[in-house]
Amino acid sequence: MIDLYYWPTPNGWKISIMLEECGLPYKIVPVNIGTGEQFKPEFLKISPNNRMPAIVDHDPPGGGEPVSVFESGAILQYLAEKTGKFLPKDLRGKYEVLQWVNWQMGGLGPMAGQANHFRMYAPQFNPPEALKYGQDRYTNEVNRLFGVVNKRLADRKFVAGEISIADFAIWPWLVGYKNFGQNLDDFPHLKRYLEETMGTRPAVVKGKAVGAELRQTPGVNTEEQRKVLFGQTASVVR
Ligand SMILES: N[C@@H](CCC(=O)N[C@@H](CS)C(=O)NCC(=O)O)C(=O)O
Repeated sequence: MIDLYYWPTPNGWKISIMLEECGLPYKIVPVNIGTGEQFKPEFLKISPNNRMPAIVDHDPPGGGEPVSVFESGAILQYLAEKTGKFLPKDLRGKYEVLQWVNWQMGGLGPMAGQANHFRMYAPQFNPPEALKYGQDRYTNEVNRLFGVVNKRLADRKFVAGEISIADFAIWPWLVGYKNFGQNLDDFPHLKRYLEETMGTRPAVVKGKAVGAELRQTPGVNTEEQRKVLFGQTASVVR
């Protein structure tokens, strides 16, 4: 059994989708990031960066002690190696996929995250131009990255060969395109991939729905949540 430390966000969906696609049994351990559960000492032992997702595999390949993994890209790769699915074994195929996983981890995810922050959460600045600078910088960068995916998908169904962990990493970060200030009409191949190729796969639909009800939990979208999530520093130990 795999414990999935989880909250329903794009980084969380990557793993619930992968687990559904692989048909692996798993148990959700909710980590309410709005109320600060990511700072609990027992969670920090698994995920020292105080971020979800993380997994604990109680039945690791080769046996032995449970294996814990944090960082969604590493978790996807671990699950692919455990199951032999969604990551080619040959060198060329493997790195075709891993370069796109890393592209998502280092580019699309962080940039879309910042676009979302500046567009949806940032307080009003005085002067207002200060906010616009941040919004434009990240909106433009997401626009560029969406263009990269769109071009990539012009003559192929999935990002890297057959469906792979690269698709499970990238797709969740396309879903919130409106909040990132993007218009799908500008990206027809990406739109097809988002809504049809990936968006109609039963395991993707099921994985994305996991824990949707947790968003109704008190403490979400409140001033208290803003205090927990924004303004963390090395010296702020909660
Ligand atoms: N690079 C990390 C990012 C994980 C991440 O940012 N998780 C967010 C939710 S999507 C989180 O746990 N936030 C808690 C916080 O900001 O305190 C990964 O891909 O696993």
